[in-house]
Amino acid sequence: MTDPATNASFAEIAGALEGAQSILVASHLRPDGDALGSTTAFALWLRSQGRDVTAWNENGMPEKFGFLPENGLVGLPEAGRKFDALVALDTSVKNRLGTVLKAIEAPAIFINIDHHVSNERYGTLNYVDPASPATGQIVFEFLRDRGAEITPEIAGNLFAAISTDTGSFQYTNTTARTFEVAAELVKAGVNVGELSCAIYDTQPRRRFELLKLAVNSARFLCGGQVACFSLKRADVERLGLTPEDSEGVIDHLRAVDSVVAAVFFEEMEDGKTRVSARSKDLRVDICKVCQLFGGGGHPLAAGARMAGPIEVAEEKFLKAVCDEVGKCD
Ligand SMILES: [Mn+2]
Repeated sequence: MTDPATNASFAEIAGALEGAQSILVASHLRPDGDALGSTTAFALWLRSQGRDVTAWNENGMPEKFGFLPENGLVGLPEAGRKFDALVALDTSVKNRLGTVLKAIEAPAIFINIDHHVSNERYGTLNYVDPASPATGQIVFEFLRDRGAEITPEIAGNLFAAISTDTGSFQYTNTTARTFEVAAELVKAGVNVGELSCAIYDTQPRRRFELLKLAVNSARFLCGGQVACFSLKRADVERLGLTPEDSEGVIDHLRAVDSVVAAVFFEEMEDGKTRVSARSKDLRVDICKVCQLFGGGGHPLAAGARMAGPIEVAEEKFLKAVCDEVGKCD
């Protein structure tokens, strides 16, 4: 076991996986495009290496990601299975693997590949690169390093992972390298127009209804620098929303010129409040604010889960955000 504070090399990770026959690949609950794209791409590569691969997510493969090539690979956790190795992707805290972790005994080889700055380095081998805009980009570098063939299916998954985590190549974390990687993926067979249409222009009508609600009930604080929107349980039920429907709604608040930080509160079934927060100014570290409430993420995109009722959570969190924004004035 290497020092958890140091990144293992790609060769060490590949070496450890060579000694494992049955391998489980997993990512965080309420998965996004990066989590599922990275999981599927990594599982496809392991399968091409002749491994017995299983890919799980607590939420399986949500309907909205049905466009990912080979998406049938990702299933729901099953109890009673045993694996020689577990590869966790895009997951900053071990517990975010959710029921995946509960279904199995911790395997001897636990590989943690991620780009969250708040990653807790819980693996026996860790590779955490906060400078990378997506775990999908790290997986690409890994595959390149191993001389792997980037099949059109792997390329499609990695392109979707990178595109979604960079806000379609717009966020600050997008670098020259990101475009180089994207170019490689296009050369490997990605149809950019088709894939982007599937990601961004194929939303269910109920998501539009959610947007209408958000636009009508958004609030602005701190002289318009902070915007927030709260989603109540009653509206989730009335609109028939699924957990992934609310992804990205916050970007519409963030897009207002005066807004520096945007916050989305969602009342959960268990009475807790899910907080999703964005900043568009590196001086406002939204991850720091989320960490005050036991959450984490990236400096410009982070989240937390707070005790309810939602009104109390809102007040506490918004006060902390306004304090953080106020420091930059
Ligand atoms: Mn990610």
